[in-house]
Amino acid sequence: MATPPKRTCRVSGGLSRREKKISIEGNIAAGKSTFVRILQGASEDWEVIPEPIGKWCNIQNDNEDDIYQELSSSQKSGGNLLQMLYDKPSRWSYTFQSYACLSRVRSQLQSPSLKLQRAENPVQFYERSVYSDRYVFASNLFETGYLSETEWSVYQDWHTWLLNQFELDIALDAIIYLRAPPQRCMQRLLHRGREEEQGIPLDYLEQLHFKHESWLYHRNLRLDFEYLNDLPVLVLDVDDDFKNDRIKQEVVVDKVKDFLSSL
Ligand code: UDP
Ligand code: DCM
Ligand code: MG
Repeated sequence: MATPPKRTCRVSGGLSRREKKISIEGNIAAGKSTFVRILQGASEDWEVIPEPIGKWCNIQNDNEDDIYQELSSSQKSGGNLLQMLYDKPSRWSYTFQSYACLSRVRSQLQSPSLKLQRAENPVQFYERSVYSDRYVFASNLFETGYLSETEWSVYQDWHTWLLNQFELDIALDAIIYLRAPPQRCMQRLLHRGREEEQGIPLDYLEQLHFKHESWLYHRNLRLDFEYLNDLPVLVLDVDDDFKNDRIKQEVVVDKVKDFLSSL
């Protein structure tokens, strides 16, 4: 078992950075990307770091400014890691989880934009975190037999080490949990139609839901990073459609503002 890291200071205390970092967590297709797009447009002081999913698939992006436009190592070799993961999880889970976490750390290490540096109350919203990588996805793949004992132990070892190196830069101030029943996520997943995900069974979304619930709703998951146990969590029910409902979006943005001012 990995050794818990020692946390010497709360970065949110202003010792080493001004901006708050909030992770948006939730099951596959719960609505995280939709939600962060709404947040991005709601305040000049808010910036979003999306999940680097483009690095894991064969996604072509037309936007020249896009930070993920450069081809990833898996793409250069003609691979689509997400497809490989779902086609043969026993072979590709370890590779996928290593690369998912590495590319996430790299994208989250980018400095806040100039606009954010000048903002009065700057906030960076991350779409997921290195903690869901480990405590939801990798942990579930281990428990269901797709990561071997050795792979899981190697993963935990480098994950703890990596986070200790970069903790001051990527540690969270809070989490927003987008909570939706697995059936609703399945409906949205099918509606989104990402090709690699079309064979995902409801059972898999139920396993991931259970992990999220235990971590962020019941808060009884054992975590090796102690500060996470006291981290404020805002739970938002996203079972009902919010994408096409302006009033709901305003209500939810107000809830986020109240939450941020309580931190
Ligand atoms: N979606 C929807 N209504 C909502 C939220 C999301 O129809 O209130 C759709 C969204 O357009 C997309 C799918 O559900 O087709 C999954 O959403 P998203 O990609 O935001 O989910 P994520 O996987 O990022 O959590
Ligand atoms: N994913 C995964 N392991 C992670 C992070 C993500 O298997 N550590 C997968 C789940 C989804 C996709 O990547 O198929 C992320 O997309 P979404 O935004 O829909 O959750
Ligand atoms: Mg998304």
